[in-house]
Amino acid sequence: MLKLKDYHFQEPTWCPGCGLYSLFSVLKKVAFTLEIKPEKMSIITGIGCHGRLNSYFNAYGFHSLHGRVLPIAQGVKLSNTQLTVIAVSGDGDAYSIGLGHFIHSLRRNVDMTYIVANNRIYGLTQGQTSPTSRMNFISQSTPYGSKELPLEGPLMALAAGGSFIARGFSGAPQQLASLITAGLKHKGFSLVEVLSPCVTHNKIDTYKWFKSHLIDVDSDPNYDPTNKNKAWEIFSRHGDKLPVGLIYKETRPSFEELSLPGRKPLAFLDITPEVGKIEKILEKFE
Ligand SMILES: Cc1ncc(C[n+]2csc(CCOP(=O)(O)OP(=O)(O)O)c2C)c(N)n1
Ligand code: SF4
Repeated sequence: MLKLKDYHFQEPTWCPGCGLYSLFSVLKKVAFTLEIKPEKMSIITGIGCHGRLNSYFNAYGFHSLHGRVLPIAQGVKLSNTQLTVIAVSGDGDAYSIGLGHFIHSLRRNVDMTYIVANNRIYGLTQGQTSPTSRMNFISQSTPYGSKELPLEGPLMALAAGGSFIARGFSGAPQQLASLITAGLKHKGFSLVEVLSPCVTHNKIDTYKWFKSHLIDVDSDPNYDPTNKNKAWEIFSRHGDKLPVGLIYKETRPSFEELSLPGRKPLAFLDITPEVGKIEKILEKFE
């Protein structure tokens, strides 16, 4: 019988007050509630402050390369379809260097969950402007203010054929837990963006600012997350307000269902590595 503390591997060293603490605590609770065994879970992270999450969590994990979380996570899932695979990125990791992978993963629809901790800044590298930073945002990399429009991850996900698109806020852990739970239960690629303040480098997008700029679609009885038109509308209707909740969901076959029927994933094949052959190939590179 697993206990909540069984999911905790190490005490985090993020800055006190960082939004990532809430995400870490929510993820542990969700895994515990769904009774996912640590050895049946794989958490793949990118490079950034978010990237430390997998080393604090007791599960299989891979602290990967900047922007390359998704190819690795999809590879893990397709090699062992019995694993619960969760990828975690920052907004830089996901929407800057990793943007190509983001778009193609949405249309591919591998059954996994992608959490993007959006603090609207590059945290680890000490506070540069990111693709989600607002116009005129002043940082080391844009001392005269950013002159580029910010990207909206969930909106791009909608355009790219995402089958499950949600956004939570680290200041609302209960809602975040229910969104991640629903994402994990979804049969296909689920995106859960988390508005997650960086209290050290971003003094503009604070808990207070986010809290007063959220539009919670979950609490609107007229909002239908299966209606794509409504999802488009919610982004265009409210100026600088940010939709949170389950924004869009559709049912369609996952990539595995379409590409692996009747075939065993790699992890279940009886493969004996032919060491001699590999050594011969390696000789060519000596
Ligand atoms: C290929 C490559 N380019 C650039 C970097 C430098 N770098 C490390 S983390 C990072 C951005 C971090 O921002 P984000 O992904 O939003 O994560 P956060 O730290 O905010 O969690 C960058 C540019 C790198 N490690 N590798
Ligand atoms: S620098 Fe920002 S994102 Fe990184 S741990 Fe500190 S508060 Fe969190």
